[in-house]
Amino acid sequence: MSGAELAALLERRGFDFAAGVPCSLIEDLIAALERDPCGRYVAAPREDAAVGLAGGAWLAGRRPAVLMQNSGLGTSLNALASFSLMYGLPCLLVVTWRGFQGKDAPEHILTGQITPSLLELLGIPHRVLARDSIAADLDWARREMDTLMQPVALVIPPGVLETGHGSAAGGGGPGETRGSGLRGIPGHRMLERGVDSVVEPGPPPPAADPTPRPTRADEARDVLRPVISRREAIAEAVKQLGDEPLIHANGYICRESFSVADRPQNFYMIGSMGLASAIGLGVALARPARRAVVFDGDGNLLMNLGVVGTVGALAPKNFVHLVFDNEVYGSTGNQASPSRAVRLDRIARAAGYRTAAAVTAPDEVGAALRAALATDGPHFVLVKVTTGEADVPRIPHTPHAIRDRFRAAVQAP
Ligand SMILES: Cc1ncc(C[n+]2csc(CCOP(=O)(O)OP(=O)(O)O)c2C)c(N)n1
Repeated sequence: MSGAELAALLERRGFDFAAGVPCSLIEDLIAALERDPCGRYVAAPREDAAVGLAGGAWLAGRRPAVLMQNSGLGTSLNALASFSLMYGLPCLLVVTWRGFQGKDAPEHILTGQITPSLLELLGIPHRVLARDSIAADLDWARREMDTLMQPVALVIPPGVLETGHGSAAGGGGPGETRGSGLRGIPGHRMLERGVDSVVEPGPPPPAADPTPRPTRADEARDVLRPVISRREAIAEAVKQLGDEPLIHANGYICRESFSVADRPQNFYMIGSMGLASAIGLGVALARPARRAVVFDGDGNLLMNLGVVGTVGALAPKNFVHLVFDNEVYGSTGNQASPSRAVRLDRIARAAGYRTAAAVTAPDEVGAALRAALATDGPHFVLVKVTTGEADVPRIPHTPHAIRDRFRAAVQAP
């Protein structure tokens, strides 16, 4: 079967969202998905981010697939265990089998040996795809994931899918339009930037950097001094919300937000650290008519920083990203985070967010979120907050209860 035929089969079986990291064994499948005029394939920076994107998309009403090399199973282990499996989120995992039967490059041998065991350990039902049963295997996987409410895997050994016929959208082969597969994602700017984004070779760099170094006074002006706690900042932000889906990073961000206001539109990420931005992006892409808001932490953001690039590239107008930056891993005892030395808002701006504000005062938090909710994004708001956790309880809802009420609220008209 060709990659294009499998892409068409996936579409006929109702798979309307895909995210992944490429493997050459499925290059034609990805190329076909990238060409999809509805733009349903998202190039994720890591496989765990793809799992987060898919989970967000399912919560918002899509039927997702995640495409990965079996090496990506290792990368996504925690996301599968403490997100997809814990909340019970259906998803088709299309996992290529490098190192199959011990015949491959050295880096694939061990992972190839343990690929079925990894899936068994996780409790993920799987079938090894064979040429003559692809449609039946896909039907089985679809039924299983819906019945069991969890991820199900199809493992693809070499030689089952044809490769080498489809040019990937990003490959820029003759006659190919770069990024054409992303056309359908609302607000996608890659094409709008068009030829302007091509970097022309410039003159050679000067021998010595003539840029004046920042003085101490410049540096002092740059320092953002936090004046409010994370809980106070969360309370100011929540005042601006209506019925927007709100995806929280793990740790005390969840708990403090719960103590301010528990809403059915709140998704509390009580497991996977670093995944909130990917989940929120999945929700935003799946429901372009609704704004999706993420309450992130600096440690969480830095753990999966590549998602910032995905947001910049796709530029969803309805994505609003707040980061409560206390410059520490607060939930685990205030260990220093790199955000002490790195302005996260500047990273977001450089990545392509439409706006990136940095605020400290309570009224600034409210004003920044009000503006973000009233205009096209993607928006990034860095909220510098003091260290310290409020004395607040754990989230009392079960993961399934969080899932069900969030899903119902997000899909409500
Ligand atoms: C993969 C993984 N590593 C480590 C942890 C432990 N952990 C839970 S919350 C947290 C800190 C999160 O830091 P940040 O996003 O800055 O939020 P803060 O707690 O400071 O508000 C850590 C390290 C975890 N849950 N998962």
